[in-house]
Amino acid sequence: MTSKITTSTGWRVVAARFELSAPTLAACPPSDLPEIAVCGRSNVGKSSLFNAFVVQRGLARVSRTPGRTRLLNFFHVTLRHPRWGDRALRWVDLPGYGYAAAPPSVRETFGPMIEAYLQQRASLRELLLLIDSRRGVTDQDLQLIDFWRPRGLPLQVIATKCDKIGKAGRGLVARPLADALGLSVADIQLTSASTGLGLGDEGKHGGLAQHLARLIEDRPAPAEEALPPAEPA
Ligand SMILES: Nc1nc2c(ncn2[C@@H]2O[C@H](COP(=O)(O)OP(=O)(O)OP(=O)(O)O)[C@@H](O)[C@H]2O)c(=O)[nH]1
Ligand SMILES: [Mg+2]
Repeated sequence: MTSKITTSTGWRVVAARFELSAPTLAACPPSDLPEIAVCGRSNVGKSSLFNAFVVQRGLARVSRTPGRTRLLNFFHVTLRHPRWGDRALRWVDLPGYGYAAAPPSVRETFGPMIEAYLQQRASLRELLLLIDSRRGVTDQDLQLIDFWRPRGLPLQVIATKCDKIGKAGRGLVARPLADALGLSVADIQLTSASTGLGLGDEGKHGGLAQHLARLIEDRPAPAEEALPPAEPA
């Protein structure tokens, strides 16, 4: 899967590399860079979106068997703007949820590792919640949002696989998602890992690259001391 974004006059990814996979909060890299956590049900397109975003096929593994990865996968990403220079961030690919047969509670679904990470990770700036544009919102998406809200950090919703619904249908994607999630249409970013839709710095409101660059600029990282001490994950 490749992105068609090769040039940009705005923000774009100029470097990306895998850092490490962490089985616990304690095993995460130091909280020294702004961090974006990426979550969504299994098979929603998390790894594909990342590969297309950084224009590196295969950097994150696209799964044939859903739900295999139970680790926090850290990637170091550098964004560049011709005028504003470079900005570094960490992209964290969280394990997908929703592949289990029984509908479990949040605790059972996400597990203590993800809970601890989302509640305590000091450098976390935003949660990117991916939702398949053809499937819509699941109960577990809603549970995750409820779990995330008390943290008081932003949530950005990404509608994935928009290439599969055609141009005419795309105009109808954001409204039902926004209504189901209690958000405004502007909070929903339409994307496709296949075509690169919504990933760069293009369009009236900009794509993901511009969104993340702005996020990094606007919100200084919270001090480690401001958070409760990390419990073993
Ligand atoms: N047409 C199309 N297919 C996509 C797109 N994004 C992902 N896919 C396909 O959807 C399937 C799942 O993609 P992944 O990126 O592995 O999904 P994931 O969310 O990382 O899955 P887990 O790691 O199991 O949670 C793969 O077969 C991808 O090729 C997209 O934008 N368009
Ligand atoms: Mg994946």
